[in-house]
Amino acid sequence: MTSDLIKGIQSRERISIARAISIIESENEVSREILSAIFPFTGKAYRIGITGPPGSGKSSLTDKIIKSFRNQNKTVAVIGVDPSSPFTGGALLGDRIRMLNHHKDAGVFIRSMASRGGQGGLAQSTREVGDVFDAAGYDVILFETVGVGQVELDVIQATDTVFVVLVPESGDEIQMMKAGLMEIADVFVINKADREGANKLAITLKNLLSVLPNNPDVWKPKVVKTIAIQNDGIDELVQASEEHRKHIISTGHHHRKLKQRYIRKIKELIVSKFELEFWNDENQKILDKEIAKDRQKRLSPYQLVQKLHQED
Ligand SMILES: Nc1nc2c(ncn2[C@@H]2O[C@H](COP(=O)(O)OP(=O)(O)O)[C@@H](O)[C@H]2O)c(=O)[nH]1
Ligand SMILES: [Mg+2]
Repeated sequence: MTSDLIKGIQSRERISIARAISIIESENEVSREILSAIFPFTGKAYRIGITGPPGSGKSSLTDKIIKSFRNQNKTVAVIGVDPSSPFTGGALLGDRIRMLNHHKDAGVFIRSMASRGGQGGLAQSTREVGDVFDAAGYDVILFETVGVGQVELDVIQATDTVFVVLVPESGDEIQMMKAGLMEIADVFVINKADREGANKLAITLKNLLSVLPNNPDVWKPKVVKTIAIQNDGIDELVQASEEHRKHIISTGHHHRKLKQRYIRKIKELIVSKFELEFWNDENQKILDKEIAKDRQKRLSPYQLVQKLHQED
Protein backbone atom coordinates (compact mmCIF):
# COMPACT_ATOMS: atom_id res chain seq x y z
CA MET A 1 0.00 0.00 0.00
CA THR A 2 2.73 2.42 0.99
CA SER A 3 4.75 1.51 -2.09
CA ASP A 4 1.83 2.50 -4.33
CA LEU A 5 1.66 5.78 -2.50
CA ILE A 6 5.40 6.34 -2.97
CA LYS A 7 5.11 5.59 -6.67
CA GLY A 8 2.18 7.98 -6.86
CA ILE A 9 4.21 10.71 -5.18
CA GLN A 10 7.11 10.16 -7.52
CA SER A 11 4.91 10.45 -10.57
CA ARG A 12 3.50 13.62 -9.06
CA GLU A 13 -0.06 12.39 -8.74
CA ARG A 14 -2.04 14.94 -6.81
CA ILE A 15 -4.13 12.37 -4.99
CA SER A 16 -1.07 10.55 -3.68
CA ILE A 17 0.58 13.80 -2.63
CA ALA A 18 -2.55 14.96 -0.83
CA ARG A 19 -2.86 11.61 0.93
CA ALA A 20 0.75 11.66 2.04
CA ILE A 21 0.26 15.16 3.42
CA SER A 22 -2.75 14.19 5.51
CA ILE A 23 -0.89 11.18 6.86
CA ILE A 24 2.02 13.44 7.82
CA GLU A 25 -0.36 15.84 9.54
CA SER A 26 -1.77 13.01 11.62
CA GLU A 27 1.79 12.07 12.70
CA ASN A 28 1.40 8.31 12.90
CA GLU A 29 3.69 5.34 12.20
CA VAL A 30 2.83 5.33 8.52
CA SER A 31 4.05 8.88 8.15
CA ARG A 32 7.53 7.81 9.25
CA GLU A 33 7.42 4.94 6.76
CA ILE A 34 6.54 7.32 3.96
CA LEU A 35 9.18 9.86 4.96
CA SER A 36 11.82 7.15 5.06
CA ALA A 37 10.81 5.80 1.68
CA ILE A 38 10.93 9.20 -0.01
CA PHE A 39 14.16 10.30 1.65
CA PRO A 40 16.43 9.15 -1.21
CA PHE A 41 14.43 11.26 -3.66
CA THR A 42 14.64 14.49 -1.68
CA GLY A 43 17.26 17.23 -1.71
CA LYS A 44 16.74 18.37 -5.29
CA ALA A 45 14.06 21.04 -4.94
CA TYR A 46 14.95 24.67 -4.48
CA ARG A 47 13.32 25.95 -1.29
CA ILE A 48 12.47 29.61 -0.91
CA GLY A 49 11.11 31.10 2.31
CA ILE A 50 8.95 34.21 2.07
CA THR A 51 8.40 36.03 5.32
CA GLY A 52 7.34 39.45 6.52
CA PRO A 53 4.59 41.22 8.40
CA PRO A 54 0.92 40.52 7.69
CA GLY A 55 -0.39 42.59 4.80
CA SER A 56 3.04 43.27 3.30
CA GLY A 57 2.01 41.39 0.17
CA LYS A 58 3.57 37.95 0.62
CA SER A 59 0.64 36.08 -0.89
CA SER A 60 0.37 38.55 -3.79
CA LEU A 61 4.10 38.12 -4.42
CA THR A 62 3.85 34.35 -4.14
CA ASP A 63 1.19 34.35 -6.79
CA LYS A 64 3.41 36.31 -9.18
CA ILE A 65 6.54 34.33 -8.30
CA ILE A 66 4.67 31.16 -9.24
CA LYS A 67 3.90 32.69 -12.63
CA SER A 68 7.49 33.75 -13.17
CA PHE A 69 8.81 30.25 -12.46
CA ARG A 70 6.06 28.71 -14.58
CA ASN A 71 7.18 30.90 -17.46
CA GLN A 72 10.56 29.21 -17.10
CA ASN A 73 8.74 25.89 -17.25
CA LYS A 74 9.55 25.08 -13.64
CA THR A 75 7.05 23.30 -11.43
CA VAL A 76 6.16 25.01 -8.15
CA ALA A 77 4.72 23.87 -4.83
CA VAL A 78 3.59 26.39 -2.23
CA ILE A 79 3.15 25.84 1.49
CA GLY A 80 1.40 28.59 3.41
CA VAL A 81 2.13 28.38 7.14
CA ASP A 82 -0.18 30.06 9.57
CA PRO A 83 0.43 29.08 13.20
CA SER A 84 -2.27 31.46 14.37
CA SER A 85 -5.06 29.73 12.51
CA PRO A 86 -6.75 26.80 14.22
CA PHE A 87 -8.20 25.54 10.96
CA THR A 88 -6.64 23.21 8.47
CA GLY A 89 -6.19 25.10 5.26
CA GLY A 90 -6.50 28.32 7.18
CA ALA A 91 -6.05 30.41 4.07
CA LEU A 92 -7.69 33.79 4.00
CA LEU A 93 -10.40 34.44 1.46
CA GLY A 94 -8.12 36.57 -0.71
CA ASP A 95 -5.53 33.80 -0.70
CA ARG A 96 -8.11 31.27 -1.76
CA ILE A 97 -9.11 33.43 -4.70
CA ARG A 98 -5.50 33.95 -5.72
CA MET A 99 -4.88 30.22 -5.44
CA LEU A 100 -7.73 29.56 -7.82
CA ASN A 101 -5.64 31.25 -10.52
CA HIS A 102 -3.38 28.21 -10.49
CA HIS A 103 -6.01 25.64 -9.83
CA LYS A 104 -5.97 24.12 -13.27
CA ASP A 105 -2.20 24.14 -13.65
CA ALA A 106 -0.81 20.64 -13.05
CA GLY A 107 2.62 22.17 -12.47
CA VAL A 108 1.47 24.00 -9.35
CA PHE A 109 0.43 22.60 -5.99
CA ILE A 110 -0.70 24.92 -3.20
CA ARG A 111 -1.26 23.81 0.36
CA SER A 112 -1.87 25.61 3.64
CA MET A 113 -0.73 24.33 6.99
CA ALA A 114 -2.29 25.51 10.22
CA SER A 115 -1.75 24.44 13.78
CA ARG A 116 -4.46 22.35 15.24
CA GLY A 117 -4.21 22.89 18.93
CA GLY A 118 -0.52 22.99 19.78
CA GLN A 119 2.13 24.58 17.59
CA GLY A 120 4.73 22.02 18.54
CA GLY A 121 4.66 19.93 15.42
CA LEU A 122 3.78 22.57 12.87
CA ALA A 123 7.30 23.53 11.82
CA GLN A 124 8.24 19.87 11.63
CA SER A 125 5.25 18.77 9.58
CA THR A 126 5.71 21.77 7.30
CA ARG A 127 9.25 20.66 6.52
CA GLU A 128 8.06 17.10 6.00
CA VAL A 129 5.38 18.23 3.57
CA GLY A 130 8.20 20.08 1.81
CA ASP A 131 10.00 16.75 1.51
CA VAL A 132 6.94 15.20 -0.12
CA PHE A 133 6.90 17.98 -2.74
CA ASP A 134 10.65 17.56 -3.15
CA ALA A 135 10.29 13.82 -3.77
CA ALA A 136 7.44 14.54 -6.15
CA GLY A 137 9.93 16.45 -8.27
CA TYR A 138 8.68 20.00 -7.87
CA ASP A 139 11.50 22.27 -8.95
CA VAL A 140 10.70 25.06 -6.53
CA ILE A 141 9.01 25.00 -3.12
CA LEU A 142 7.81 28.31 -1.70
CA PHE A 143 7.18 28.56 2.04
CA GLU A 144 5.06 31.57 2.96
CA THR A 145 5.09 32.44 6.66
CA VAL A 146 3.80 35.36 8.69
CA GLY A 147 6.11 37.23 11.01
CA VAL A 148 8.99 35.86 13.00
CA GLY A 149 7.71 33.56 15.72
CA GLN A 150 9.67 30.42 16.57
CA VAL A 151 7.59 28.23 14.26
CA GLU A 152 8.21 30.59 11.36
CA LEU A 153 11.93 30.81 12.09
CA ASP A 154 12.15 27.02 12.21
CA VAL A 155 10.45 26.81 8.84
CA ILE A 156 12.50 29.60 7.28
CA GLN A 157 15.80 28.21 8.50
CA ALA A 158 15.14 25.04 6.54
CA THR A 159 15.00 26.89 3.22
CA ASP A 160 17.77 27.72 0.76
CA THR A 161 16.89 31.34 0.10
CA VAL A 162 14.93 33.71 2.32
CA PHE A 163 12.91 36.67 1.07
CA VAL A 164 12.06 39.21 3.74
CA VAL A 165 9.15 41.31 2.53
CA LEU A 166 8.92 44.90 3.72
CA VAL A 167 6.75 47.83 2.70
CA PRO A 168 7.82 51.50 2.42
CA GLU A 169 6.15 52.23 5.75
CA SER A 170 8.36 49.75 7.57
CA GLY A 171 11.20 52.25 7.26
CA ASP A 172 12.20 52.01 10.87
CA GLU A 173 15.37 49.96 10.61
CA ILE A 174 15.65 49.50 14.35
CA GLN A 175 12.29 47.84 14.26
CA MET A 176 13.59 45.39 11.68
CA MET A 177 16.73 44.66 13.62
CA LYS A 178 14.60 43.89 16.63
CA ALA A 179 12.42 41.58 14.63
CA GLY A 180 15.52 39.60 13.73
CA LEU A 181 14.78 39.94 10.05
CA MET A 182 18.16 41.40 9.13
CA GLU A 183 20.03 38.23 9.96
CA ILE A 184 17.86 35.87 8.01
CA ALA A 185 17.29 37.80 4.77
CA ASP A 186 19.06 36.78 1.57
CA VAL A 187 16.90 39.13 -0.45
CA PHE A 188 15.03 42.14 0.91
CA VAL A 189 11.84 42.75 -1.01
CA ILE A 190 10.44 46.23 -0.78
CA ASN A 191 6.91 45.55 -1.93
CA LYS A 192 4.23 48.19 -2.56
CA ALA A 193 6.91 50.27 -4.23
CA ASP A 194 4.05 52.20 -5.80
CA ARG A 195 3.85 53.97 -2.46
CA GLU A 196 6.02 56.75 -1.20
CA GLY A 197 9.17 55.91 0.70
CA ALA A 198 10.30 52.84 -1.24
CA ASN A 199 13.50 54.49 -2.47
CA LYS A 200 14.27 55.83 0.95
CA LEU A 201 13.91 52.38 2.49
CA ALA A 202 16.05 50.87 -0.27
CA ILE A 203 18.82 53.38 0.47
CA THR A 204 18.54 52.76 4.20
CA LEU A 205 18.85 49.02 3.68
CA LYS A 206 21.76 49.33 1.28
CA ASN A 207 23.56 51.55 3.77
CA LEU A 208 23.01 49.01 6.49
CA LEU A 209 24.28 46.24 4.25
CA SER A 210 27.32 48.21 3.16
CA VAL A 211 28.97 47.50 6.49
CA LEU A 212 29.15 43.81 5.63
CA PRO A 213 32.65 42.63 4.69
CA ASN A 214 33.50 42.54 0.99
CA ASN A 215 34.19 38.84 0.90
CA PRO A 216 33.21 36.91 -2.24
CA ASP A 217 32.43 33.90 -0.05
CA VAL A 218 29.86 35.84 1.94
CA TRP A 219 26.53 36.62 0.29
CA LYS A 220 25.52 40.23 0.40
CA PRO A 221 21.73 40.41 0.61
CA LYS A 222 20.07 42.00 -2.42
CA VAL A 223 17.43 44.68 -2.24
CA VAL A 224 14.65 44.41 -4.82
CA LYS A 225 11.67 46.73 -5.22
CA THR A 226 8.39 45.19 -6.33
CA ILE A 227 4.79 46.09 -6.98
CA ALA A 228 3.15 42.71 -6.64
CA ILE A 229 -0.28 43.82 -7.82
CA GLN A 230 1.26 45.12 -11.07
CA ASN A 231 3.67 42.23 -11.53
CA ASP A 232 6.47 44.74 -11.32
CA GLY A 233 9.97 43.67 -10.28
CA ILE A 234 9.04 40.01 -9.98
CA ASP A 235 11.44 38.72 -12.61
CA GLU A 236 14.23 40.71 -10.94
CA LEU A 237 13.26 39.11 -7.65
CA VAL A 238 13.33 35.63 -9.12
CA GLN A 239 16.65 36.43 -10.73
CA ALA A 240 18.05 37.57 -7.38
CA SER A 241 17.00 34.26 -5.88
CA GLU A 242 18.72 32.35 -8.68
CA GLU A 243 21.89 34.34 -8.04
CA HIS A 244 21.72 33.49 -4.37
CA ARG A 245 21.17 29.87 -5.21
CA LYS A 246 24.21 29.79 -7.51
CA HIS A 247 26.23 31.50 -4.82
CA ILE A 248 25.41 29.02 -2.08
CA ILE A 249 26.09 26.11 -4.41
CA SER A 250 29.42 27.42 -5.69
CA THR A 251 30.68 28.33 -2.21
CA GLY A 252 29.70 24.94 -0.78
CA HIS A 253 27.30 26.65 1.57
CA HIS A 254 24.35 24.70 0.21
CA HIS A 255 26.14 21.43 0.83
CA ARG A 256 26.81 22.48 4.41
CA LYS A 257 23.20 23.55 4.86
CA LEU A 258 21.94 20.15 3.77
CA LYS A 259 24.34 18.48 6.17
CA GLN A 260 23.20 20.72 9.02
CA ARG A 261 19.57 20.04 8.21
CA TYR A 262 20.27 16.31 8.41
CA ILE A 263 22.04 16.65 11.75
CA ARG A 264 19.26 18.83 13.14
CA LYS A 265 16.64 16.35 12.09
CA ILE A 266 18.49 13.48 13.76
CA LYS A 267 18.85 15.47 16.97
CA GLU A 268 15.17 16.39 16.93
CA LEU A 269 14.15 12.78 16.46
CA ILE A 270 16.46 11.63 19.24
CA VAL A 271 15.02 14.18 21.65
CA SER A 272 11.43 13.24 20.89
CA LYS A 273 12.22 9.52 21.08
CA PHE A 274 13.83 9.86 24.51
CA GLU A 275 11.09 12.12 25.77
CA LEU A 276 8.46 9.67 24.71
CA GLU A 277 10.27 6.78 26.41
CA PHE A 278 11.08 8.77 29.48
CA TRP A 279 7.54 9.86 30.29
CA ASN A 280 6.19 6.43 31.08
CA ASP A 281 3.38 6.05 33.62
CA GLU A 282 5.74 5.68 36.50
CA ASN A 283 7.71 8.87 35.82
CA GLN A 284 4.56 10.78 35.02
CA LYS A 285 3.13 9.73 38.38
CA ILE A 286 6.20 10.98 40.23
CA LEU A 287 5.85 14.34 38.52
CA ASP A 288 2.11 14.54 39.22
CA LYS A 289 2.69 13.72 42.86
CA GLU A 290 5.22 16.51 43.18
CA ILE A 291 2.92 19.01 41.49
CA ALA A 292 0.12 18.12 43.91
CA LYS A 293 2.24 19.36 46.82
CA ASP A 294 2.41 22.97 47.99
CA ARG A 295 5.08 24.80 46.06
CA GLN A 296 7.36 25.17 49.08
CA LYS A 297 7.15 21.49 49.84
CA ARG A 298 8.11 20.38 46.38
CA LEU A 299 11.57 19.12 45.57
CA SER A 300 13.53 21.64 43.56
CA PRO A 301 13.39 20.95 39.80
CA TYR A 302 17.02 19.78 39.98
CA GLN A 303 16.31 17.35 42.78
CA LEU A 304 13.23 16.03 41.03
CA VAL A 305 15.13 15.43 37.81
CA GLN A 306 17.73 13.52 39.76
CA LYS A 307 15.04 11.43 41.40
CA LEU A 308 13.36 10.73 38.05
CA HIS A 309 16.69 9.61 36.65
CA GLN A 310 17.25 7.19 39.51
CA GLU A 311 13.81 5.68 39.07
CA ASP A 312 14.41 5.26 35.38
N1 LIG B 1 -0.54 49.19 -3.42
C1 LIG B 1 -0.14 47.94 -3.38
N2 LIG B 1 -0.89 47.02 -2.74
C2 LIG B 1 -0.44 45.73 -2.71
C3 LIG B 1 0.76 45.33 -3.35
N3 LIG B 1 0.95 44.02 -3.13
C4 LIG B 1 -0.11 43.60 -2.40
N4 LIG B 1 -0.95 44.62 -2.15
C5 LIG B 1 -2.22 44.57 -1.39
O1 LIG B 1 -1.92 44.44 -0.02
C6 LIG B 1 -2.91 43.64 0.64
C7 LIG B 1 -2.28 42.48 1.38
O2 LIG B 1 -1.65 41.61 0.46
P1 LIG B 1 -1.39 40.08 0.78
O3 LIG B 1 -0.68 39.53 -0.40
O4 LIG B 1 -2.61 39.38 1.22
O5 LIG B 1 -0.37 40.22 2.02
P2 LIG B 1 0.19 39.08 3.02
O6 LIG B 1 -0.63 39.18 4.26
O7 LIG B 1 1.61 39.50 3.30
O8 LIG B 1 0.08 37.76 2.34
C8 LIG B 1 -3.86 43.19 -0.45
O9 LIG B 1 -4.99 44.03 -0.43
C9 LIG B 1 -3.06 43.37 -1.73
O10 LIG B 1 -3.88 43.62 -2.86
C10 LIG B 1 1.54 46.35 -4.03
O11 LIG B 1 2.59 46.10 -4.58
N5 LIG B 1 1.03 47.61 -4.00
MG1 LIG C 1 -0.76 35.89 2.98
